[in-house]
Amino acid sequence: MLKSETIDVEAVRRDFPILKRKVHGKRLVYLDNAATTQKPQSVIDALVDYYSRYNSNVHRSVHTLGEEATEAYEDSRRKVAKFVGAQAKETVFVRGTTEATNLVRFAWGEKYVKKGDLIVATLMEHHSNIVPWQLLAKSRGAVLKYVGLTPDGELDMGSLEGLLRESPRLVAFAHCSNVLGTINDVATICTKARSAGATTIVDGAQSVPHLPVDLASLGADFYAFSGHKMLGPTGIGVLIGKKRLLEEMDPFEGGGEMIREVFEDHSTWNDVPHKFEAGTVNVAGAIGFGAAVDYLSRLGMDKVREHEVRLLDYAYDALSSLKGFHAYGPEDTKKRSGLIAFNYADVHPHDLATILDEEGVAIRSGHHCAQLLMRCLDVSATNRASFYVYNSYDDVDALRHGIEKAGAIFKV
Ligand code: C6P
Repeated sequence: MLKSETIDVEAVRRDFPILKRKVHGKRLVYLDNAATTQKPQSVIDALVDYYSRYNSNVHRSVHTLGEEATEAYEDSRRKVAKFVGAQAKETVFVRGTTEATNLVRFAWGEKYVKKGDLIVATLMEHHSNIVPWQLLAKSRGAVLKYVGLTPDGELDMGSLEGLLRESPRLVAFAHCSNVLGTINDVATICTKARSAGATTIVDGAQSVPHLPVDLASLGADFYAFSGHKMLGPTGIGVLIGKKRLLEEMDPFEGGGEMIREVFEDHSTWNDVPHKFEAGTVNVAGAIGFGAAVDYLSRLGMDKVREHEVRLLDYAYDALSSLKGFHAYGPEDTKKRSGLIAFNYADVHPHDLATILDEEGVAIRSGHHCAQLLMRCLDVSATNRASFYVYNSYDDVDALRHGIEKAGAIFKV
């Protein structure tokens, strides 16, 4: 197996028990990491340890198990915040990126967006950074407009600037596209949006797992990401918000632990971030998320990024010579995250993904929850291979081999 010089892939692979399994008798080649990543043993152990040694609710009970669980939960919050250069007090645990955007929609949007206000999103967004704003625009009587794209799959800055001249209330955009891979210049966009008087929400679902991210230097008002896309468990993610904003916002959900005092006719709220964490939280998920962040920190995010750029370069070399292969997004691998969305001649993406599955190769096919983008690309679906820390050049070779097999079947 060829090694990337940045990460010892063979050693990393030994940490992931699922990579030992076979699919249709073939070695599992998992290239669907943008959908969700596999879990290292240390994350699995953290979950088992919590449930088998100190399972308890948090922030409620003074007994030993309750104290230990609370300490582990809050320790994970500190780790996740530190991982992206944020403060623990600004870091709200949620179910994932989707819940984070919906939290902002309800707790910030319903309070601050007024009739006739402009909300700006972009045509490369995942549905979870579009649909909440459609719902908000409908409920508040606001208007939603989209930043267009360049032919190379980057944000059209002229289109953004035109919309900023209309003084939007909110600008919502992804740090990295889950289809094009495009890495957007968050710091510049946030500076421009702030000068136009807008609040910003950045979808970091596809950036934090793959790039070093320092929120202190990016200037976003809200930033969201999901644990399961970065080696952590499902059902846990974070919304990081400027403390002043989080304090001014209304609560998202009402229930236990988000209150300070409850009276018959009203209640007062707990401090942030607890004001946004109503009811029994996902304790195990948060603890597993902390273990995932530990794992990535040990590898080093600079190395993770370098590893993915090498895989991307290798994949472009290996795949672009295939007759009928067409990739989407910026050509410069420095401008994109570790995934390639592509079409292959007239082979339908679901057919290609099925043939690849027979070879043990898992990719995603479909619209990738980005139907506005699919319309821009003038396709109904694409294939997408997305890389992570345990992928090797051998995995790319297996992908190429599977595509060639499909080519032979469909006579490409
Ligand atoms: N994209 C994909 O295969 P959740 O489901 O809440 O953890 O993440 C939603 C989400 C938000 N933004 C971006 C850019 C994303 O890529 C995703 C999830 C997966 O592309 C599943 S649709």
